[in-house]
Amino acid sequence: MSALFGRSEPVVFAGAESRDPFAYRFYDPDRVVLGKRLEDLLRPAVCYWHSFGYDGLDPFGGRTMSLPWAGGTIADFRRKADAVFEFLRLLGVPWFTFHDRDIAPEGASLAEYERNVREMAGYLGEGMARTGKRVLWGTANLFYDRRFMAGAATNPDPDVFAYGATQVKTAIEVTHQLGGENYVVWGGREGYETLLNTDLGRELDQLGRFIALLVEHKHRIGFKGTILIEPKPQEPTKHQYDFDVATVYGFLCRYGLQDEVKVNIEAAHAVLAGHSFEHEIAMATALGVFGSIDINRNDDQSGWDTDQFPTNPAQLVMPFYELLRGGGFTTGGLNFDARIRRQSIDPRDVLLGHIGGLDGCAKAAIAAAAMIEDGALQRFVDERYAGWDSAEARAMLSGKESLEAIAARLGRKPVEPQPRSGQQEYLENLLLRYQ
Ligand code: XUL
Ligand code: CO
Repeated sequence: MSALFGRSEPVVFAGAESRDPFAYRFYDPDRVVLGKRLEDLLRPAVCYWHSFGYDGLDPFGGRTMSLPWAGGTIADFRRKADAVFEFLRLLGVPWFTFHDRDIAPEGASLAEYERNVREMAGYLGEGMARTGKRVLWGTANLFYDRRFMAGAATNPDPDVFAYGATQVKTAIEVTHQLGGENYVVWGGREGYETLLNTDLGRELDQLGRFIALLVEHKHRIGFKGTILIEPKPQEPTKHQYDFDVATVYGFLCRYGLQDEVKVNIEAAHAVLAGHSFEHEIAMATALGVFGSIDINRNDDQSGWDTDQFPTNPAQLVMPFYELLRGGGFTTGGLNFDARIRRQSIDPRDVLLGHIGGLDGCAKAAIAAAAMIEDGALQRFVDERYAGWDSAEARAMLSGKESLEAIAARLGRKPVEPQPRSGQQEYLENLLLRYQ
């Protein structure tokens, strides 16, 4: 079993000076950061699909890796589950995430699919009881099979909607059974390729009802976790309805779901939407819908969703600052939605990817915590808005003062606002202190 990933000794924290590539240099799970163990602050998770499903396939060539658990039988999926628990043991990470299709064979019919998923959920439950590992979130894969090529919830064919609904029902039930803390919906094909064949308004209503059905079912089965929508602007479809955090929030408000659903923000998706990762976190926090993170990075030149491991702390400091000053995770966590490269065919490469990813995040989180503890940035921002602290200023926002009344204020007491420097250079230099 231990040979699966080329070694049997668990990865441990050895300090920044360590030269051991299989040691953590910054991720010390027991280090206390902002009053919490780093493991409890970051809540790291390994994802089933990239870490145990990726075999190097790309649009130009076949697989470059052979996964010892590959195959379509229940026995293969049991071996895959055993590999997941072995990997989590080696890495010392408590959480994992999965799609229904990742954990069980699809089967020849919907009934067989459901039997397989429930059987494998039982097997995973046994492994979790034995190892203490936990489910951060589960989800249903409504994008791989050709039946979903025109979407699941947004499909023009109502039978496909019903098929997707059946999968989602099964997936949330097994997530609940396994004590999952969240349930994620990524609308992989909920969008369109061309408006020439698409009724956009109708598709939005279908998606709104689909999410409402999921929320109703969550309450019916007593699932206490959080339902999360994962925004992404495009890929695989040309336009996806869950474009970014702000779009998802508008969608939730339109369908009355804003108090029921939060967002799972993926770093690479934020950039694909033309935002920064920290923008998306700050936006979700401001709108009260921040839930969880899929952590990864794009290649700097392509900007595409290349799902690489997040090993650049300089890029991560601001996102972690926004995350931690927003209060950090409650049910969410840091899901490594990242995969090794196609030429990384040594079984240890997937371990190294996660070691670097966790170290990169730990380093950034520690820097962000220092920024919060020092308070220099926050003091600057507080000072910048200090004019709003007076009762007179706040009255303008109270809803009780009309535009006329506000205009009359200046008649009574003429003012000439004095512009002040935004001091971006000073602040960027300050940031260098922590990175
Ligand atoms: C795709 C993506 C998915 C979701 C889960 O870009 O991020 O893996 O996280 O379906
Ligand atoms: Co993701």
